[in-house]
Amino acid sequence: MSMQIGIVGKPNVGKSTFFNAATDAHAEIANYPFTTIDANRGVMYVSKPCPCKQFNVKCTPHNSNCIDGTRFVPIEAIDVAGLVPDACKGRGLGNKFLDDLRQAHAFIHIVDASGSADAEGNPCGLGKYDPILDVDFLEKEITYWMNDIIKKSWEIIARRCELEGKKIEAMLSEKLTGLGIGEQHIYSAIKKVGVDESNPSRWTDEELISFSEYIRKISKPMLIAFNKCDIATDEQMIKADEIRKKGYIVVPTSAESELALSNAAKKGLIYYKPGDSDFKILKESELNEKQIKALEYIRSHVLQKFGCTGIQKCIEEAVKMLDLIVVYPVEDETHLTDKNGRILPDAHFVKKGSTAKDLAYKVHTDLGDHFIRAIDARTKRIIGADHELKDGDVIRIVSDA
Ligand SMILES: Nc1nc2c(ncn2[C@@H]2O[C@H](COP(=O)(O)OP(=O)(O)OP(=O)(O)O)[C@@H](O)[C@H]2O)c(=O)[nH]1
Ligand SMILES: [Mg+2]
Repeated sequence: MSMQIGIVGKPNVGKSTFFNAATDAHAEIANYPFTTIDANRGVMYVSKPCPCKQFNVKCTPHNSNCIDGTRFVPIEAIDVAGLVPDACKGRGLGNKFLDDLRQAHAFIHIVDASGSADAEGNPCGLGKYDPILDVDFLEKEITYWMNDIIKKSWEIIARRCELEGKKIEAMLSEKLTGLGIGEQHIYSAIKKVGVDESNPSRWTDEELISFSEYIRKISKPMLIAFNKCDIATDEQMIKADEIRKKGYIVVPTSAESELALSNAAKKGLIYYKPGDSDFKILKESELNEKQIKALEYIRSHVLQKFGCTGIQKCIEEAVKMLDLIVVYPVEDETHLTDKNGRILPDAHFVKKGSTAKDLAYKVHTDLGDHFIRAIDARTKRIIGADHELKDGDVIRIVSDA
């Protein structure tokens, strides 16, 4: 299963624009709330130096792309409907659609820095809304969504804990595996909130909420895309610091600019790559005055001011926040191939600290179950199941599957 990142926020902030700019997809975009109803899924890419350069081979990537020695490793993006205050009580589209994000490993929260949409996402005029409010409300709605998931099985869990002496961590982690939560997380959440683990039925609603909030923070780390930075004033952009004080990574973004630049680049009108700090006009004669003005606006109000459009930066920061490294499993450590002869075919994200055996499981359950040993293709050394992988490792897994 690939890594997934959920794009969340209130309606009309630019989630689908960000999604389209980051993935090459064509989700509907419009200046009113609830344009998106069903989730959109697409693939974003993170760039890494490809081992093909160091090994001096020509790779034939399968699950990723390689351009001139830079590997573009896929990560899935999910764009969902907008959340409104009290979605947990059924307002707006409610929060049931968040179930699409159960598997997400992290969230990118799109916040309208220009403050031009109210709490429900209705256009309200530039600077009329305080974006800080968006951060607080979204935390709450996601916490309540998790709380609902936990509450669904709470009575049964409490009974089995109290009457059968079962461990709450074990039972809860079973219910929450879809959220990527392990027993250790649950145990530390219990300690943090200071509740009695042997008597769950005595937990108050408030304690259960605090518990859910802690679970949210560890299971879905979140960063803020401070969007529409192209129209936000300097005064509005300073609010990013206030959000940073809450412990968030905040990246100024202009999803609309990124979309315009990538579309122009695709048509060959300009030279521009995601993440670049500038672009070059290639076919000036094919651009009308309005288009040139729009491009110049992006250059002066986004690229020169913030260094980039922020979209690629968000993706890269999310990967950093998740502590991910990229490893390359192969079946033949001499030729660096898979069974079809493809060279350095796949690039996989794994958590830093993952072992050779974790990688085996990531490739295939059978490979993990029948793991014998692994071989580091660089050193040709045999490595054991518990050997910790490094970023960029090329690994052969030997199994009797
Ligand atoms: N100026 C500016 N406008 C933007 C930017 N990103 C998005 N928009 C505009 O904001 C409006 C809403 O964009 P969408 O991408 O549809 O927003 P959404 O969050 O997906 O909205 P819902 O699906 O309704 O929740 C559109 O008019 C976009 O063109 C940006 O970076 N700058
Ligand atoms: Mg949308």
